[in-house]
Amino acid sequence: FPEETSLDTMLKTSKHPCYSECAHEYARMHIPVAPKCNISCNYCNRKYDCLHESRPGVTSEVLTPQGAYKKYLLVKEKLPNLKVIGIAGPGDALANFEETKKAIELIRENDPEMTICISTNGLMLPEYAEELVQLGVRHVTITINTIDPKIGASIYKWVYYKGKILVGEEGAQVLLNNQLKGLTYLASKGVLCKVNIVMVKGLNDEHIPEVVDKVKECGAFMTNIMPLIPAEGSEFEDMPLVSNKELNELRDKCSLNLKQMYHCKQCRADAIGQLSQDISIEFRGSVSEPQE
Ligand code: CLF
Repeated sequence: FPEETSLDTMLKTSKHPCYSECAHEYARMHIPVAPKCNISCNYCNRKYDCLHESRPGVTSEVLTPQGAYKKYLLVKEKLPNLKVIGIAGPGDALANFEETKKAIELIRENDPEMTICISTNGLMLPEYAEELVQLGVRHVTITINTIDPKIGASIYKWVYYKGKILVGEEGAQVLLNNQLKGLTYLASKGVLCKVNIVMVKGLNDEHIPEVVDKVKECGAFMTNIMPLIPAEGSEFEDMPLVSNKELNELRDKCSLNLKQMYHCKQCRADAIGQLSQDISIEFRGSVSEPQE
């Protein structure tokens, strides 16, 4: 850790494998309780029942909070190194806030020490950030791909906010305002905020250093620049791939400004285990849910 890292930050990161590479021996479990999404990103194609694909938004099952809790108990028994429960979709954690909240409460009751980690596009943060803090969430990831609504209009097809579908720059601006407002609030409450940025060649790649600058100003702890995975069936299916060299050069450049993540695995919404080893397949279908 650098000298200026506070004791509080060290405690919050020392057992979280995403926030600290040194914590690689610890496991995380994603509970897929959040199927709905409130924005449409052009790079996304959320497939359920996908056993072999590994990328964000993919899961083999969606669970109720009660089902997720049962699965958590099974996983906890098998993985004594389980330290983090993440809610990362397959849609948006906060677009399914009731389910997210219930799942957190159930896990918290069982183990008040378990780290709860949320990943969101940030649209609903102004509504729910305060409650997240009250629920004891101290790690939040917000995906902020751009701070320019013009670029945002090319990345987001629509944004569904307060009963309206917003498109183009209007939608991107609302999303951006809410992301930055939420980030600033959470950081001011001591929540460690990681900002994920999807690098899309020819769209936001040259603009990413500005994004890093802005989110640092708002209190982000680190950024995680990830390469676009051109998902089959998505609008960006034919977009060019980013090479590892290009990705790491950009990360290196941005690391002069803010801590960067270099070890992201772009995990599934139902990933389980150490980051290096997703063993979610061993637990698929392990809990039965009541039929509707
Ligand atoms: Fe999950 Fe994300 Fe929390 Fe980690 S993943 S919600 S911060 S516990 Fe980690 Fe996976 Fe990369 Fe995410 S390696 S995709 S950064």
